[in-house]
Amino acid sequence: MGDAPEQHGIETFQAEGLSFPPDASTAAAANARADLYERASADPVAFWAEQARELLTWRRPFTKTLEWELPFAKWFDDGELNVSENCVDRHVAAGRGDKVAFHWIGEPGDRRTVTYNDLLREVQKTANALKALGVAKGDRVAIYMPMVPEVAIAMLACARLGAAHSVVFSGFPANALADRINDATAKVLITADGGYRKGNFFELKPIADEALKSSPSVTGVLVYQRRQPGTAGTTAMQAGRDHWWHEFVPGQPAECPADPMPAEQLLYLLYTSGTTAKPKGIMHTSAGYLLGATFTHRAVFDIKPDDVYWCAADVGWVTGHSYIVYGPLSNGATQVMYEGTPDTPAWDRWWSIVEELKVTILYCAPTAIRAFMRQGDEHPQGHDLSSLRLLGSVGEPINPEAWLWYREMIGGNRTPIVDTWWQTETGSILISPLPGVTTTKPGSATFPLPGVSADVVDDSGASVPLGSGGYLTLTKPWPSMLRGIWGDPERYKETYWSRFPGSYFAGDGARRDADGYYWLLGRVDDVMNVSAHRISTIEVESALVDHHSVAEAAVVGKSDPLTGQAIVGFVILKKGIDPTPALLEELRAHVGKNIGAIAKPKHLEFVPELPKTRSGKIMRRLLRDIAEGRNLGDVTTLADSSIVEVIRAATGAADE
Ligand code: 7RM
Repeated sequence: MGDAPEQHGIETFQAEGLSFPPDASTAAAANARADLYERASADPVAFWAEQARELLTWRRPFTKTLEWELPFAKWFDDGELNVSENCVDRHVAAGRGDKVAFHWIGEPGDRRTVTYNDLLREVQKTANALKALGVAKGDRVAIYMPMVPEVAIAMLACARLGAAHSVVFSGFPANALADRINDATAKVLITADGGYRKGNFFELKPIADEALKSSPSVTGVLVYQRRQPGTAGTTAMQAGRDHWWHEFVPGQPAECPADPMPAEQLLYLLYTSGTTAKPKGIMHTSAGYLLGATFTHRAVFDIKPDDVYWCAADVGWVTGHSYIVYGPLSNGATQVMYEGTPDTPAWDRWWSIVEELKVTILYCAPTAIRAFMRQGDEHPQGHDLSSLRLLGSVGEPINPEAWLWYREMIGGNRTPIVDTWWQTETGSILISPLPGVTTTKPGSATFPLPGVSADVVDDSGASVPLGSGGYLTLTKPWPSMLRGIWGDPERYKETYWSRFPGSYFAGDGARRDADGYYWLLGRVDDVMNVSAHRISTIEVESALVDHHSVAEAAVVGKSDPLTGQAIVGFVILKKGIDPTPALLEELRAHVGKNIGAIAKPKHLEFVPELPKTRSGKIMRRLLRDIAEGRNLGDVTTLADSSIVEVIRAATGAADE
């Protein structure tokens, strides 16, 4: 990275002034205790063994906790359990079958309540339906569905049989679905006719059909009917291959035993898109993954029997896997699942759901929080949000401005905020505050969780002193870590374990402040190099969003003959603010004043939107292409492909 004579760390100018100690009532009742840190660091492997015995239901106890042949880990290898039994049966067996698992709300306003009894019945029937379609232990099943309870039922049905699922995000096009099905050689596809989003019904089955033309491994398709009765439209079904869920599943035998599975049985593949390279099938196995999801969901979200927990992620993202399906269901939680978008029919949709269902814990992405800030305070202010007691953030660094707004407007200046850092590859949250224990600082994910060993290192792999930045690494194996990349162990070693031998390199930059707090700085590929100063995008973006007129901002480095790279910023203004040239100058000056002249953007543009993935991450690669006037690379994972044209038009960039 850079060959400046003098090595600069990844600089940061982030304000560190504010801090929020745990409040007394949260602390008094918290699931997590401060002594977890010492207990875990004294002997992390023993700590995880203890948690695994306490939190999971085993069919055959393990005697070996960890086998570690760098970089290949086996956790609890001689133990056996069934993941679906842990998520469903054990709660029913304990007398909690009538407890609500999901309060589901469709975007058009239809509602369903799904209890743990319902889950047990439906998971067994669905597992038998999969068996009837030829699915057996060790097979792969692709899932391409909207946000309906059946998506969780489908995943648990696979887990019950020891078949691995591969959930493909419902916004992806046919070629992306086909690539993922083919890489995994999935035998069955579970899909739907479509779903509701932004007030419209979007068709899924025709896209699935298109994908299946080039996916010969799929011999059976199960199709959930979401189209509301009495509405127009039909769905083509291919005789012999396609089966309606409502015709095929209900008649299946009621019982499907939860057979014990090896701890290291493949639970799922989840594909992460490299930029242009072939997507990587991240492998997660059963017991270690379930432990990570269960432990963190309990400790970080402080889940209690009466909580109404809402993770607003899509199930096609790892956040939906770990914090809608496996973690919360393993903990027997009551959840909210909402099908649609936050702006439909109006920007107060989420807040009306919180008020109605008395949601106590909300987990969402900074991009959603910034979108709410932009729409105005009247939307949350029009609702009673006093049931909320804990708020979470995930997916990107959260700028302090958004953190403070979240706490004040949504959390009533009362709720703790957990900024949770993790990845598809880590399986569960690794860096986060523990509510009731950790003093938080807005914008910092604080500390590695108990049992997690992280470090921030320089180019040579040496740990950097407190107060400086570098590369985030994980120095010891953890139970929910990825087990590899499907079909490509070499790529697994090369991608994650070669940059700093002996450590996992996450791809993110981070800084530790004088108190040892971790400040995540985004992907190191996004770090800008201005006159040999490495500046992370989040710092400049935070400084821009700190200005009262700015709703959201993204910055990238553009090649510059004088300074190596120059900072180019794309700014979305709050509602009602005029995009004047004078304001551009004011914003540049604001950044200069707040974080230093070196970080002052050379050029700023007002734009109506930013290119994002469906999980809300800004696609800076595309902004770099736009800034450099290049052709755009792969746009498959873009949430809304029309946005690029809108931005190009706004910036006057050449339209190829
Ligand atoms: C959960 C998830 C992973 C990447 C990761 C980071 C970024 C996620 C935070 C964050 C700063 C956070 N999985 N990231 N959470 N950056 N603070 N709290 O997002 O595989 O889709 O993405 O997301 O760059 O490497 S993911």
